[in-house]
Amino acid sequence: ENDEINVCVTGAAGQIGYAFLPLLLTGQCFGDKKINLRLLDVPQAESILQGVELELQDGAYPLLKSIKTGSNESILFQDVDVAVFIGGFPRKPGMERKDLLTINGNIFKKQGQALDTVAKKTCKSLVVANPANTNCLILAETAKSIPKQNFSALTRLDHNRAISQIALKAGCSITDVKNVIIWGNHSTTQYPDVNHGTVLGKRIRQFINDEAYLNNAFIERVQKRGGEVLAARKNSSVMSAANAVKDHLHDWYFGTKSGEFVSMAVYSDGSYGVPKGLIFSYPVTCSNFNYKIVQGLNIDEFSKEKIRITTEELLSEKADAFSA
Ligand code: NAX
Repeated sequence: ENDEINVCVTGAAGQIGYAFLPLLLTGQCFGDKKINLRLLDVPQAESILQGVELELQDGAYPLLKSIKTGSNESILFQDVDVAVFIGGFPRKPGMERKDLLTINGNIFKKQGQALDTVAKKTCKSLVVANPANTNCLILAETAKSIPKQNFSALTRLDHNRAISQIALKAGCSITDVKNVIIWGNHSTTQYPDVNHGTVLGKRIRQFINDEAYLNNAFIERVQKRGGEVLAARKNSSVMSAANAVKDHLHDWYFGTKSGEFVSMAVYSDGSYGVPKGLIFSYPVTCSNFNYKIVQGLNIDEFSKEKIRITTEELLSEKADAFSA
């Protein structure tokens, strides 16, 4: 039915899932659509999922039409319109990056096969679980019957962090800052780019007038913000990650504001010299649950080099993931 939407959240027994579900169920992603919610996690998390379901009942959310929980993708992805992939295998101390890529690669192959078989062909996917870009690539390459345009990975948290740092530095409000960009991987090689953004309608570089800050401390702070939160909170970014998932879905579905763009990691089409077939964070405009990569931005030498570095990392992740 048109006033309903089937949404599956994976890793729903975890921290980000717990923080995200109330945002979803209060209409902050898809407005007043009634939600048929499916919660997926591993079999060992079954009792936790049941506890989450009890709390969702106690939330008495008017938008929550139905709930299914479990660990079987083929059941829970049936006819989904939107799948949010938060579940994954975390990096353990001493683990090689390649092992992490392989373990998560296998998870995303299995989930991609199920999505391919039972989800709606119009299903939209957002991958949050790390390594998010490469997990998303594996998902998109496996679920071949669903258009590549329907897959994305989350770099909105990085984007929001960049906006917020500029607003703090400029001493203005969040809504005064527009059109920052996160290029590339959701990792420490990402490139937070202020060259096309404005503060109160003025170029960010002019307004802030501090090249050393913008070319060094600002970039590093955004790249390493996850670590800063982890050190202070003794736990990873959860509230802000859930909020970014909400922003990503809301803007993709409802559209970006006129003259504004946001960052989403999407299937590269060769734009800005990035090889085709990577999930790469780009500036995008959205409308009606579709996105377009912003074209024609002038990229200076400094930015080209930063974009090259994050591209190299994604190519090497892809090589590792697909060599398994
Ligand atoms: P948690 O460990 O709290 O939750 C993860 C959940 O996924 C667990 O309940 C686990 O049982 C489940 N899971 C594992 N394998 C699964 C599978 N095959 N199918 C279904 N569920 C499965 O982690 P949380 O803090 O919620 O973080 C979730 C993911 O988000 C992590 O991979 C994390 O690295 C990633 N992040 C990504 C961010 C981004 O901007 N893209 C930022 C935040 C976060 O770091």
